[in-house]
Amino acid sequence: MTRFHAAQALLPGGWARDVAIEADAAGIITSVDPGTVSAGDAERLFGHVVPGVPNIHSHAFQRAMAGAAERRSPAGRDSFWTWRETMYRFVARLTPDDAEAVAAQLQVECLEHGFTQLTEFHYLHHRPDGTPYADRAEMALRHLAAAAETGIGLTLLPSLYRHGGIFGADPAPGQRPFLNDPDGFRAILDRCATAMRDHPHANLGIAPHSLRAVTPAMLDALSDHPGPIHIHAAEQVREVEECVSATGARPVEWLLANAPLDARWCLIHATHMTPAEAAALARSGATVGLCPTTEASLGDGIFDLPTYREAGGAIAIGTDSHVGTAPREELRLLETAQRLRLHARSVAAGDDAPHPGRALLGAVLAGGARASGAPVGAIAPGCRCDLVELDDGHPTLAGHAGDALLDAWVFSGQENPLRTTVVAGRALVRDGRHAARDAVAARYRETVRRLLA
Ligand code: NGQ
Ligand code: ZN
Repeated sequence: MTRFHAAQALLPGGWARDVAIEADAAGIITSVDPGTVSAGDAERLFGHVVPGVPNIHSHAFQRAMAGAAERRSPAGRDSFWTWRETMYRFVARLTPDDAEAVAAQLQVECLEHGFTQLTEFHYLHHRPDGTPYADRAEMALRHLAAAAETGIGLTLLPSLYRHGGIFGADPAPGQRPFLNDPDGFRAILDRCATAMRDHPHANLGIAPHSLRAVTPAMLDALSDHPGPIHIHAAEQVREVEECVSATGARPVEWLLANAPLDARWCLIHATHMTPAEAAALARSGATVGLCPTTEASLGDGIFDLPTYREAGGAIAIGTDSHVGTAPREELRLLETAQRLRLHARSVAAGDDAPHPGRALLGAVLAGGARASGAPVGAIAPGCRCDLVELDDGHPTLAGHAGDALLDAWVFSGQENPLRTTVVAGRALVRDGRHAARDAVAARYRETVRRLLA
């Protein structure tokens, strides 16, 4: 039994004072009692407490590339596609030990910024020349090992990647480490499912990489999976054009017509949708996984948030290539990009939710829980005890309370006004520092120096 006492906590019904939160030995919340005046022997959280945020899209290894793929390429027309070539060259150097060291660093950063669940969209399966490791799931298991070290909740999504372009084009040499046929992929899944038994805060889903990497038949064969099922879709204009010329339909339109989209599914990016696609996707029950800092970094385009939200669509956030690793940064850019596009303010807010920070946080907690398929995203009985205590005394937050404090967290300052992060009842971050920060960073520094040399 673990007990916390929060002076102010964001519960499903709104802010509450003097909240006693109890969790069982498995880290699941058993009771939440507002108005408990005496803290007793509970650990006291004096700052505003919000649920841990799910990060629903990660390619962990790309953390080591952040900042290292900005140089103008010789071709002089840098784009998503030239970045991808740089990424292919980078993965050709990465060993399993390197992948684990980078994943651990990423996870520590996520925890220190308030993410408590990470969905790892994992496609870097094999050696650079494409030969599998002795254990075909070696690379996937390194994410579990990193999560065991850092304590973050992990949703592991082994990715099926078979082709190099829409519906069956041959893969490029740089894609060899990603490739599996359906049998090889199944072997990785089975191995991960077995390994999961030793990881109480991990769950397993699948990720057909994109319509550029699988055929309709492969997608069909995966579609009876209980979920989560994540797929990249409609991120780049060129990808939309190629899909239209191959199939007559845009990527999201094609998925709506040909895949049984429902709450198990999360479409990553979905940047380029028509209003009709956005409305139909919202109705399907699928989540859109938005990765604002990466979408900006890669020049993807701006998601039309109001159209999709007004249709009732669910959203979640991810940090994808990890040029940012903080929920506040993703939410801030999500909203401010809309402001730039629409020449308006408080775009994500509504009549019943006048604070955009609160509206966005609420949306991505609910959508993130759904997209990660884990009992997270709320401080409520039955949910995992994932708590983030903000540092109310930090200059960024001083003078604010309740929803206005969330606005201040999301929309102001550069520092990280976070004090404590709890996952499954365990405080992993205290005074803003993860217990393993120094050891993980030392290993990461050694790794990244070698990789970038
Ligand atoms: C990825 N990243 O799988 O890492 C992709 C690039 C692709 C983003 N889409 C590769 N942000 O989509 O082909
Ligand atoms: Zn991605």
